[in-house]
Amino acid sequence: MITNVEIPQVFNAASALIDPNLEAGRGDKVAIYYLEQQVTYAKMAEMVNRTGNALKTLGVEMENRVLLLMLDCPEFIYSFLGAIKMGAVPIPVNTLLRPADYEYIFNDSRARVLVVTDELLPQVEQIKEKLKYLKEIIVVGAEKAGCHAFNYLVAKAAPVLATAETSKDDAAFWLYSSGSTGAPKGAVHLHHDMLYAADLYARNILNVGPDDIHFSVAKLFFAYGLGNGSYFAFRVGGATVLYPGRPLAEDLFKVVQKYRPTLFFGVPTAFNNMLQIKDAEKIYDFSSVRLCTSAGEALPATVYHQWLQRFNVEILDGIGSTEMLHIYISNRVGQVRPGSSGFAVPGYEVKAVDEDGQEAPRGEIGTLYAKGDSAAAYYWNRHDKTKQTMLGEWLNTGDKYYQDEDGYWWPVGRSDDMLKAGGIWVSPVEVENALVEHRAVLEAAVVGAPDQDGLIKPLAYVVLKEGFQPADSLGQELQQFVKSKIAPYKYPRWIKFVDELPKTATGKIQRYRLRMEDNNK
Ligand code: 3UK
Repeated sequence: MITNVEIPQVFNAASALIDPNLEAGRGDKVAIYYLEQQVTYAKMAEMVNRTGNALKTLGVEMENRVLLLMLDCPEFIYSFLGAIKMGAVPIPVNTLLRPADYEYIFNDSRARVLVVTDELLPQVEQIKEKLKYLKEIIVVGAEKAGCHAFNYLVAKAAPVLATAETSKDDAAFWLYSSGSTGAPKGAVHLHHDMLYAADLYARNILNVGPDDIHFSVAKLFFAYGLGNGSYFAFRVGGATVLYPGRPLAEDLFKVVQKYRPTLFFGVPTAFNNMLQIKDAEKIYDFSSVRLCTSAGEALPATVYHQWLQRFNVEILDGIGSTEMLHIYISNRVGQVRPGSSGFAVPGYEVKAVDEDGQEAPRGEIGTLYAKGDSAAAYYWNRHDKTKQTMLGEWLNTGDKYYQDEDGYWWPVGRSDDMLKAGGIWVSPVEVENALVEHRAVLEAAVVGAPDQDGLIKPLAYVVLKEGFQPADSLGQELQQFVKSKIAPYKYPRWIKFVDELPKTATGKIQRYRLRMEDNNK
């Protein structure tokens, strides 16, 4: 068990993830599987060097930011590690955003250079005039007038690159947090952060090794996907499968069948969609996967049980965040409590804090604070938000949790999504979990809405599974069903059937958008 990660003062994260593999004789070992390509560690190291040099030729210097707006592909890795190796600061950006969001992020970060996948370029071209600091665009894929072609630029660049003399506490990369309210915030991560996440979580909890092949449903631009699909593997000489397409259930099964990954990093929606495919366990070969993980939102217990029964492999639910970089509370192999997030990953500390800032007694709901060395240092240009979130050694996660007798942590929603009915806390998550246990319900979102007396009560938005029709009688059945499952006062006073729920790019339900709706029940 690694609990103390030794990192020297002069330290570069990119070199730390690549060089030991070459020194260990893994030059010919595959690091990346991508479509029909297999990229070895030696090739990856060379391409990282070339890309770092290519950035230099465009005027990028130490500490400059470089935006990456890219689908998952080897060039993402080359750009990310190449920038870090020459001391610059890559910023992977969510590929699912709208041009107005990019305008904000590009100007907020003041990055000079963008590396972009060809098909995403139109998103940026629409707002090009409004980008005050962006000077150069490098396109991966089809060439484009006015932009540098990645292949050409990198082929011209030298294959050897001296590692920048960065400190372990220099900024290494930023990630914009996809918060469901307000403008995104750039969380500044340092050179030592990835090593902590890789050692404390991936090595200790998942037992990753050189023989593992990783496949992450979550894309590399998410903090979750970045670890799963890149540095977790490189830290130990393993391999990653990069898949540029949308994570549709059938395609995910096909990717698994083709590359035979040993680790499958999913999200609850993906597991749920995959379970909707009848006889999937008979149609597709999932036997290469020794372990699955889930994060991003709570994994419903029913999904865990069905998955285990049909695919005979455990899903380890764990909570992480962009700010903490990766998972800091997790279930353990053979000790899963479905519905819980598990217990603290060794090397991290967690506590629930009450409204007065005191540690909440065991069993009581509080705001989850986390402490650990993979945490972001601050939010770029957001001093107030930084002060509210990064509290010295502790980080306020904004999540509501309680810890049970045995130390397992149970999620009950975000601070801002909690509602009180009759003065008692109601967790929307708990009501939603009860609803989705009903055979007709695909998804549900619960928010507080005022009744005729102006008192807040739970209101449920429900998406039905195929083959079920909205009806008053079904609504009443669902209300009774919830009452039979959890404390009756929590039952939704109104049920609204909808075709879909508003979600963030990361697939999290945006309850605040539902709350803002005209709540005529
Ligand atoms: C929620 C969960 C219940 C929670 C992430 C793993 O999701 C990640 O990062 P984000 O910044 O969101 C963080 C927030 O999402 N959440 C995440 N996981 C769980 N809630 N159970 C879970 N298992 O509100 C948290 O504060 O998008 C996940 C690794 C790295 C990550 N960045």
